[in-house]
Amino acid sequence: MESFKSGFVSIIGSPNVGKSTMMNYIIGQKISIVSHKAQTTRNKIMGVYNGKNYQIVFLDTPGITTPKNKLGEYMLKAAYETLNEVELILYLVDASKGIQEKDEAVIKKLRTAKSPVVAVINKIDTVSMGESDEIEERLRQETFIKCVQRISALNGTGIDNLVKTIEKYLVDGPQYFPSDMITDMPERNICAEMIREKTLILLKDEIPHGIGVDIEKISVRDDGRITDVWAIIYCERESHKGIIIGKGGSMLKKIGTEARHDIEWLMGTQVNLTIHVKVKEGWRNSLSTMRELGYE
Ligand SMILES: Nc1nc2c(ncn2[C@@H]2O[C@H](COP(=O)(O)OP(=O)(O)OP(=O)(O)O)[C@@H](O)[C@H]2O)c(=O)[nH]1
Ligand SMILES: [Mg+2]
Repeated sequence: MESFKSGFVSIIGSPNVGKSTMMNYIIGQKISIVSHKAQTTRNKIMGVYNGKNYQIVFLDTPGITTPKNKLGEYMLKAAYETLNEVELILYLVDASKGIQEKDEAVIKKLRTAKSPVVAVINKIDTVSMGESDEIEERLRQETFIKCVQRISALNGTGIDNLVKTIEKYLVDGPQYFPSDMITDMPERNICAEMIREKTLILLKDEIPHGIGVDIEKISVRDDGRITDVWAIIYCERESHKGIIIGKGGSMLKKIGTEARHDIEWLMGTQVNLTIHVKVKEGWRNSLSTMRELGYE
């Protein structure tokens, strides 16, 4: 009998380098939300990939940056706590940005990690060969980095090779999760994240960083064809609330419509989404509110 291999793989890197995009691409479904804004991911998010006789359990993590509040501290901890408990760390850098100071800080931290590290240069669709070569050269100076791979998480270049490399680090082990389970994130959290993603995409500047989404209730109607979802968007200021709602409710309507499409896909039913906006000043420094919003 052929043995079964499995392993946990943590995805680490600076904000906005494409960690969540890469995990979603490999899993083949959007589990972890993505936006053009840094600090999109706030929690450790699991995504399961099943191959022939093996299973990879990815942990997408928040981008590593200096925390500005308790939420930031929580996010950094969520990323760092994966460093010693996984079979492999994928360290992602953004080809279009190169190795910046913030990346050097991550590299410094990774030198002390117990798990092996493979470096991944992402977004190679945006640069020339020469530019990627330069980044690879810098990464190869680090002896803890086992190898360097180049990918585009947007168009899939290099992903097959990357998965083959990951396979080499799997160990004889159990199938941790049933093959139809792609994440351990509860449905209500996925719904909340989908709404938060739309606020990141549609709202400007700092506003979405102060947003937390709570799902109050999800209920499927008797005929099973419609799901009612009630959500609250928490923001930090009265002025932000006005912007989130928009003129005559136009912005909230946009957020709701776009989120509803994603939630319908998730639920496989029609969705009736009701969103309210409330102010909770300074919630990103309140441990109790953070807990209520799923950051614990
Ligand atoms: N051109 C290009 N853009 C990419 C690629 N991968 C990701 N992006 C874009 O980069 C942005 C950030 O992607 P995310 O996946 O949210 O990045 P992240 O590293 O998870 O970010 P945080 O969660 O904030 O740490 C999004 O606008 C993506 O569409 C890529 O291979 N090529
Ligand atoms: Mg992310």
